Amino acid sequence: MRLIIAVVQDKDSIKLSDRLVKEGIRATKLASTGGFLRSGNSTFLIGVEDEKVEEVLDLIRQSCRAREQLVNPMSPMSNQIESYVPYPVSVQVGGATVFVLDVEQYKHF
Ligand code: 2BA
Repeated sequence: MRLIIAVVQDKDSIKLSDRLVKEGIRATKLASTGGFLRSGNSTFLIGVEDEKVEEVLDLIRQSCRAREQLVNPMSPMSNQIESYVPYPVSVQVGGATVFVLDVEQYKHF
């Protein structure tokens, strides 16, 4: 079994939830916050059998799209004070950031 962790933009999360429910794939959606933009996003925990991983990755790919987003002035680009930017900078966010992990045990009591 695998655990798929997918960080997606809030704008895509309803579409992805709907697709997962429609396909009978169980998932948990957590409200999360991006460390860089510090704006809300959604993190899905999706536990699936190995042979379903590609199907779920396809659903995520189809449901989430990349968007340009402005970084607020004075957002830290790193820990270095010299790299603070005094003007809005456009960054591309998403479609989705996905991790696929091996699951040692799965219990459902
Ligand atoms: P944020 O951390 O808010 O990042 C939003 C977008 O800002 C990123 O889009 C990327 O384009 C840009 N960005 C992030 N860190 C940057 C940096 N140090 N310098 C320049 N630009 C930077 P995505 O890469 O699509 O990431 C979207 C969200 O996915 C992230 O929101 C974060 O919540 C999550 N994420 C991305 N990579 C991750 C990782 N390795 N581990 C955990 N979460 C991750």
